[in-house]
Amino acid sequence: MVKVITYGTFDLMHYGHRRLLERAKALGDYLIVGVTSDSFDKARGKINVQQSLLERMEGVRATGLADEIIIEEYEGQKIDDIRRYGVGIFAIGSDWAGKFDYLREYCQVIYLPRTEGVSSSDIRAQKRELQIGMVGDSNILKKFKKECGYVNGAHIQGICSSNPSLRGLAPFFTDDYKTLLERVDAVYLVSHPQLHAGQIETALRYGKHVICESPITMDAKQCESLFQLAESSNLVLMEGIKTAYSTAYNRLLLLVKSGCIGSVASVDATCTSLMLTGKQPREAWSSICSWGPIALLPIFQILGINYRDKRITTCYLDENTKFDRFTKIEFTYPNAVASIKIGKGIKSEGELIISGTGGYIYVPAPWWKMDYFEIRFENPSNNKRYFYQLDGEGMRYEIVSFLQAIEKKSTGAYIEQKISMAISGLIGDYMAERDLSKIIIL
Ligand code: C2G
Repeated sequence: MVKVITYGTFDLMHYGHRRLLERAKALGDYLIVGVTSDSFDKARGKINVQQSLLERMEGVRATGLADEIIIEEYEGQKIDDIRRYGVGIFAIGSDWAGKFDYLREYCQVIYLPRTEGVSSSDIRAQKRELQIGMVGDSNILKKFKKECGYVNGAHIQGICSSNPSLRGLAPFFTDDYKTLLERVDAVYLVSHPQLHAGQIETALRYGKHVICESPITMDAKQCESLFQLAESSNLVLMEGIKTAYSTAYNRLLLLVKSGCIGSVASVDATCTSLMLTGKQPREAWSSICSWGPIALLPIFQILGINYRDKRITTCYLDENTKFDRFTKIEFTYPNAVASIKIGKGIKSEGELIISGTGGYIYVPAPWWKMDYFEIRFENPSNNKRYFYQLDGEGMRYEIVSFLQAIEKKSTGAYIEQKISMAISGLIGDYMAERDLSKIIIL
């Protein structure tokens, strides 16, 4: 019996896939189809896949051509599979011509001509593109535009900004927010945090989806009512903290929740950066607004939002500007403690440490761009290291999640609404100088 094996993502199963499977099957007596896992696809840069692994496997099963379906999870697995299943022929589309010649050492390799005129990317693109408008003056907009280029179905249609240097980024440029709203399906907000609440509400009332750089607002109640407005209008309102979308960060959360370091006793996060030379210190981009939400995220996601008390120590740049150059917040929970150290204009080691009763997790600087972490134990020989691919610092995955949330009409956010509310509430407390001890640096 000749066993044939082939591999693929098989997203949105189409005629080209079916023809490939038919011809592969005809080469032998038994066809094994390897369907790529979601994380393997992500690691090889395929981030636009629309269907889940289960849906894609079901698509393959429904063709009735596969005698066996397996999951492809890692680089190099093909060699293992060929040996394990006693495969005689490896078949794949001609778009891979030459790429799998190394398998000739183990079996026959056949490249089958690709069917022209049909592809999953075309099918995805046939769905109407989401026209996105960007709002704000920051250079982050350039990054967002670049990352949208990697995401099928995301198109930057316009910009609302007072920064003329951003003019070339999109076909349409305006300094009037409502004019922008009329031309787009969704907005990405990187404006001054104090403008967020008004801009979000207007966008939702115009029937537009919103992705907003953190903090969503500076008040928990206001944040809650914006989420309610989004929900009742069938629109997506999503907080944009790109770290939340990194694979490594998500795996870390799951490991912590599954008890790999015992009970968590402390979460300590540090995020700092120097100020760009020539930039005027503006409150909006001080430590608490730029770094606060990111540093708070692992604390709230691991220990929850019901801390017993908090103590904020902050250093202003000078007496006139309420620009916090450095802030430290300590939290007490019933069974744990936590702290953040954030700085804008000072530099420190940007690490994240999660301490538990059985061991601890260490994420080296800059932890918010996490692609690697380590679980460490009393006996170092038990330590484990975890590596994951991170594209576009997480922003690319954030855009994919935003589009999926819109498509699936779900909140889709990796950041729960109650956490967004807690972040908004804490920044509100800071601004209102609650629980705050100040140190002025002259
Ligand atoms: N295919 C084809 N004609 C098309 C589209 C796809 O013959 N119009 C073939 C591809 O060449 C591939 C298979 O269908 O052999 C599955 O295609 P994809 O789902 O795009 O998967 P791909 O990324 O090619 O995965 O490591 C190799 C991968 O697992 C192959």
